[in-house]
Amino acid sequence: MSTLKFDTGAEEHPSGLYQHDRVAETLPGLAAIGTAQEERYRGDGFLAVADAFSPEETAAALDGLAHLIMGGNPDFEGVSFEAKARDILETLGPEARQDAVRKLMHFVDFDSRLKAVSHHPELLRVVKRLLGGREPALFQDMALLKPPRMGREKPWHQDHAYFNFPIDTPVVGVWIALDEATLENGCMRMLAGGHKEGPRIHFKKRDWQICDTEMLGLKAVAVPLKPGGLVLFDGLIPHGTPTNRSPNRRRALQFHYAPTDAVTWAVEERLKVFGSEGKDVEC
Ligand SMILES: O=C(O)CCC(=O)C(=O)O
Repeated sequence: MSTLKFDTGAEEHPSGLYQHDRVAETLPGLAAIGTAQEERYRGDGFLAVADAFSPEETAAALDGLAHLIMGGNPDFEGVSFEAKARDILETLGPEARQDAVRKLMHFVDFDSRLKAVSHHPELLRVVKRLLGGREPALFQDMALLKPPRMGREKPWHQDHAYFNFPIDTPVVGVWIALDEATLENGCMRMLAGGHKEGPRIHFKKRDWQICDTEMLGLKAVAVPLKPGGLVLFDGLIPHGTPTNRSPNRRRALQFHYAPTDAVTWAVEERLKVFGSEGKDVEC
């Protein structure tokens, strides 16, 4: 048990932090993405798509995740559990253990079913288009499981604040619903157009995040999705998800792509842009 990894926080978020005044419309499949939809992505900072993956592809991805969680590939060590599960984990059987997992990371090379999703030709076609025609390289793969009744919040943040790429490097995130993602179980909330305001300062609070006071009172767009639906989003769009207080699972995959020829930054350069040090700001 000594090698098990746990998430660090279990603190609750302020109520009212994830208000929305609109629910995102979904496009009917990835094939629907052309010039007009790309323009919408540039304006809003995200695009929601229904039926991007078939029920068979979605079921295969879920099988792949279950296989890795249950230790099916002994070389894979990328599972982290919810902090709230620390005291009960040893009492849980293999199936119940799935509902204590917060995330898996760096798994695509450990399961071909999951790799098939990240390298799906139609998805890569669209990602390339959103990267301005540059060839996409997958540089991060995660599965975010938000288990029933304990799945922790992901506070408001910009993904670019986590990545060591110069600020003008295009980054496309793809978040894929494997269960139905609803308002109650923690579907994505996006601050539409917020990517155009550039980088925001991040603080180490409940996570590496935008200060709650900056987001409280703002109205987001909620992005509920059926299984197999996805949302494509700009690396600079502020987004987050509330706690899952529902009895339902909310399992999702998240992939990030940058151009294959992107150069990287040192961590210090990233922190100069996204960190608070030396900026006379507090949270
Ligand atoms: O799946 C979630 O709850 C949020 C994931 C997310 O925004 C992230 O990890 O960047």
